[in-house]
Amino acid sequence: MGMKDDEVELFLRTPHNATRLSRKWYFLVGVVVGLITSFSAFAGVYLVFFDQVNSQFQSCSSQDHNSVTKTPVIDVASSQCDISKGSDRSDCWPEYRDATQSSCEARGCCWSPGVEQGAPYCYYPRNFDRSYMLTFSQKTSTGVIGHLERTTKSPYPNDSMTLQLEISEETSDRLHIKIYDPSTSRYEVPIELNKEQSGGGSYEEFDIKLARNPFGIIIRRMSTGQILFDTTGVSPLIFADQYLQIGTALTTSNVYGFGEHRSGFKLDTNWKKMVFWNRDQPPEPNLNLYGAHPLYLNMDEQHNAHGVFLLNSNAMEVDFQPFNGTGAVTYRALGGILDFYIFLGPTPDKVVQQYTSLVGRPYLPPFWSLGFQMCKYGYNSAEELKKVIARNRAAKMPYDVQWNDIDYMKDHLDWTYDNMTYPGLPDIVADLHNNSQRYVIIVDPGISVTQQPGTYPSYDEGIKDDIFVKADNGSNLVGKVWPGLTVFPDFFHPNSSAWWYRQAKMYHDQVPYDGLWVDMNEPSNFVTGSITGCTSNSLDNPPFVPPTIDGSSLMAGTLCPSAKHSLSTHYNLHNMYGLSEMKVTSSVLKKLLNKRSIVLSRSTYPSAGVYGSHWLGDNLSSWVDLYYSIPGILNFQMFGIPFVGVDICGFRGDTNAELCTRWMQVGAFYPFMRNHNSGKKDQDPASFDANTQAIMRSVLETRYRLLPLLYTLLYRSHVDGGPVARPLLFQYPEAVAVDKQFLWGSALLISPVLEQGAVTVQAYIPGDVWYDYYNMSQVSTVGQSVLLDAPIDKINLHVRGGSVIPTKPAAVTTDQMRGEMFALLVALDGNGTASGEVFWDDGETLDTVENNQYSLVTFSVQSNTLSNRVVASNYTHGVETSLSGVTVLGVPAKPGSVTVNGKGAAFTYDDKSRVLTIASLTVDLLQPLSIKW
Ligand code: MIG
Repeated sequence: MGMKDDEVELFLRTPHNATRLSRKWYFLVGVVVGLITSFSAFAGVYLVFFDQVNSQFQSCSSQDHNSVTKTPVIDVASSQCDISKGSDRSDCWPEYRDATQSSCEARGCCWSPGVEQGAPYCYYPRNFDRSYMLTFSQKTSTGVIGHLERTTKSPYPNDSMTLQLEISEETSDRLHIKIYDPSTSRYEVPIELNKEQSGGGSYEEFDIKLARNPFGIIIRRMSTGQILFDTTGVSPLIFADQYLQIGTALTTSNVYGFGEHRSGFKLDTNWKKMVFWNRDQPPEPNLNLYGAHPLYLNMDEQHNAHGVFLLNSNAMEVDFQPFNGTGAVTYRALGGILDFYIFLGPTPDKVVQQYTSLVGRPYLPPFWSLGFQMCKYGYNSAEELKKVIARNRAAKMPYDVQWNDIDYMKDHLDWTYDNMTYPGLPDIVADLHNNSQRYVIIVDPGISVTQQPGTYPSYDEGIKDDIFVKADNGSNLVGKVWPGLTVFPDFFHPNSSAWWYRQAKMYHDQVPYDGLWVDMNEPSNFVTGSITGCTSNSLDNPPFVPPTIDGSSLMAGTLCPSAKHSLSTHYNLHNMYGLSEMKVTSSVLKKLLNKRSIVLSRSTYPSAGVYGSHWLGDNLSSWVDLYYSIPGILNFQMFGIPFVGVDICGFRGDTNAELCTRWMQVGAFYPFMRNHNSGKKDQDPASFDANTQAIMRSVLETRYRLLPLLYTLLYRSHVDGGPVARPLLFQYPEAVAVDKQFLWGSALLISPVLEQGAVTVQAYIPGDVWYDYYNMSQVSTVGQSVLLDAPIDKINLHVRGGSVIPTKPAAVTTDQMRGEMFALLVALDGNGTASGEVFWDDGETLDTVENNQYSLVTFSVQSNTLSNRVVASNYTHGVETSLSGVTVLGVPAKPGSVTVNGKGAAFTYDDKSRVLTIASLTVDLLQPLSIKW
């Protein structure tokens, strides 16, 4: 790596930051700065050609370009193959077929079996000369364009011999790298991107070097010199019709993201492949699962983070190798273009904010959906459903939402219910509503084709509107799902939305549900491709297929890749099918309900968080599944879908009281909290013994008390795009691999028990001020792993000194809670200061943030005084927006007096825990507040 003999060096900076340039680079700029004439409104771009051979700099105006002499192709010299460390060998034979020496060498690659485990036998030589060279480059107002050419064919059919390169600094914190074939029009991902918006408001300087032959890109963070993206030493660029390859070195092996997969939070970069091809597959490590999120976050040694997003929806694999001690990743995509976005951080939160600024900020869920939700696949009858609802109400469980799975349907038909097994379902829903509870139903994409004509509008109208996915031969593709033979709506079709709305409305008129659960939308199909199979064309049989769970099949368990949507082929759009259904369903619900609602989707793709939520699918009632829920939830925070959960107590198999208790404790801190089950044994809280019920009730009450904090975090995520549940890494960069604990925002540390029989937990308590949530006293040992007591009735919670947490008293529904006053939990840091905020609105009106129909109050504590700042006060509601009391943790000595807005107030002080309590207040939070002690 480092500078090659001929490189083009580009230097970009934002005008805001000229003074922060390092001296060395400032000098370089100085050489040319006088010659630069064209500034865009946004960024200054400096183009410097650097040629080590001539050892001199030349500068040129924006109209100039350089032409480069082509380097002749040379044979692979054995010295080029002398890559002694297996870890540095990039795989030249990613197909799951055995390479031979001769087939390998025919690719221009090196053959050397028997190196370190995992390392490829067939690998690229240094300076692989059968890739592209940069033959032209020219600066633009925000970056550079270039031409790439290759003279030898790649091993894959239909390669592009000429490519266009475009690099631009789109915002002060985001770089866009686009490589495409200018001679043909190829599929590009059809999602709306917010190109104008910048993310976290940071201005990071970076420079770009382009290597000419072989072509490569090196991007460096100026402030630290850290190279963030470097394609020069890893797998060479290949751009064929169905095989696009590019690799980059990583800054360290502290890499996160790349969903949807089951793994620890910190990814394993030691010869691991991850496949992106949405699949109905219960979560297991190393398998492609329900969604595709080609985003990673990389933390470097100096604790700066950046993110890399490949906007590509085709089947894809990423291939990690332990390269050069830090790791590298090679992308192999089966179509589309190479469309990278690099988010410059430098904090992990900013990376996430920058990512969601591009793909879309998460939606703000209705307040009720923060409550506890229950579901089972197999209540099987109205009687059973009523029984479960009744017993949990009787047990006084905080419980907001009841769900129904496909067993409510008549013959598994969408938008029907079974009058025999679920007679009187509308009455059950009315009863839920009368008790301030909500009702959510499942709908699947598969629409039955076998109903009597004239009896099933969902099919008849869909045929009339012609909105179903077509097979390659132009007829509607028929597969098989729960209702038997089905067709699949093309949610990309412009008329699908009106059709889906009519179905949703027709059913809502009978059964007024409050939200929709869209399952099976990978889409899942019980036959391979279609009931008549697939074609023999190259979409159904690509020259390269990554190792999917089906042994490199794209059609297994889904539609034929050759199937046609109105926008493009299923081959291109497959990974976006779930997203397309979410988008249509969320707009249908807005129109139908005229309120915020929930769309819970199993399959997701970038931008899904704009439209709805996700749960992690068909987990198992097991302890290891309980553990994996945490990294899973943290991953989706990065993917811009913060309102996420898993099936609490486990979906498949039977749970037990201990596991379910521990799971309810962790689940109380999933942003989206739903207990869902397919096991024989019931697992709703009231199905357990009284003692277990009491523990579950208590942790539910803890969650409900803290819902104002969760809601405020979801509001923050909606406006700033960051995570809600946060990995410790995001706050304490040394915590590179902690994934058995997590944070809510920066205020609350959650350290659950994840092991059977354990009554203690080994928890990392970062070096900071922490208070035990229960006894409220300060933790004495920090900055290390600590053994904490964790009897079965306790999940360890710690409040970070410096936080102000808004709470309300728990109740059995969020509607009831809403009417109570706020209280504040103040945790002082070492300087006696703290800050926090609370967001509040009516909980369900559409677009309250956008339409300024909310209140937002920030709090700060300094010099023994808590004061507020009313940022917005457009939601005023007497009691609801008043304050009943304050609890202050870490007050060193008993105060002589306490005043609230100048008037003396009663208080208590506990010498032992050093807690000051000011209760029985009724103070308007939307007026200036000053509490002194
Ligand atoms: O083929 O609707 O992940 O939550 O209970 C299984 C029945 C279909 C899979 C979902 C699961 C749901 C189940 N569904």
